[in-house]
Amino acid sequence: MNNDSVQKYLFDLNGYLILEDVLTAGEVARLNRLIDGQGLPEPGLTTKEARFGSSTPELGGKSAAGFLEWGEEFCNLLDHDRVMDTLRWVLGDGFRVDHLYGIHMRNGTEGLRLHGGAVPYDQPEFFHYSNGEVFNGLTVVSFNLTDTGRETGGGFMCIPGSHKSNFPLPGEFMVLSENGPAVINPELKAGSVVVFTEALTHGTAPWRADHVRRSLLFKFSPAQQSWGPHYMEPPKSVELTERQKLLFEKPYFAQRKSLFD
Ligand SMILES: O=C(O)CCC(=O)C(=O)O
Repeated sequence: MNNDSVQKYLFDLNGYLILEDVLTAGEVARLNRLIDGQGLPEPGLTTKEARFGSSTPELGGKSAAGFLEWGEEFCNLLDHDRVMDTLRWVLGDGFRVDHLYGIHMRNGTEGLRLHGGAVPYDQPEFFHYSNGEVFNGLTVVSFNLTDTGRETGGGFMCIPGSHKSNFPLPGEFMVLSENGPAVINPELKAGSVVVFTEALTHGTAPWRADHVRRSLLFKFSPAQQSWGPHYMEPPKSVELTERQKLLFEKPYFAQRKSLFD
């Protein structure tokens, strides 16, 4: 589903978009092998223990580049052409990589409660429409390195359209979580990408499959803002392209160079 107007319609309508076959099976296998080679501790069963390679201390990160230090294969996901085509109209011509981390979940790992949503208004995580354009705060690009979804085992869940809701999430929905009305837990194939606005009510359904779920989450902010107090730094071990380096510019708006020149 590459057609620009179809993508725009669905993202505006739902608050998320699924891009199929962004990575080949070979690329997925290579990334998984590289992660295997990091000697990470076995994932624990809590949300906190189900994160790895974070770039930010708030989320357990030890390096300001997070998993980008693990090789150019990871850095090349920063500005994958298929995703950049989408991010251009979601975030504009200049935006920044705000933070990133991986999620790995083994059978029995707890879920992450629904969060985000349009109400109450959260300044770094917004969705607006004006004059033919969408404007977004923190925006997530999640690369799936394994199959996920309700039939498969759990993982990413959301309430489509909730980025435009006028009322707060009812407390009962929080209790029912992945079983709540209006919540979906879409089937996502390894190699696919989900792009979603953090203004969408979303979370993680508990993991109930024998294979370990793996996803790499890149969170981008509009040019002028930062979600947290720590700015990401480019990896020391990989020489980035000029465009990739631009993603690490500090938050500012005026005279920002386009990522698309
Ligand atoms: O499981 C997912 O893909 C969503 C994760 C999420 O919402 C988060 O880490 O804040």
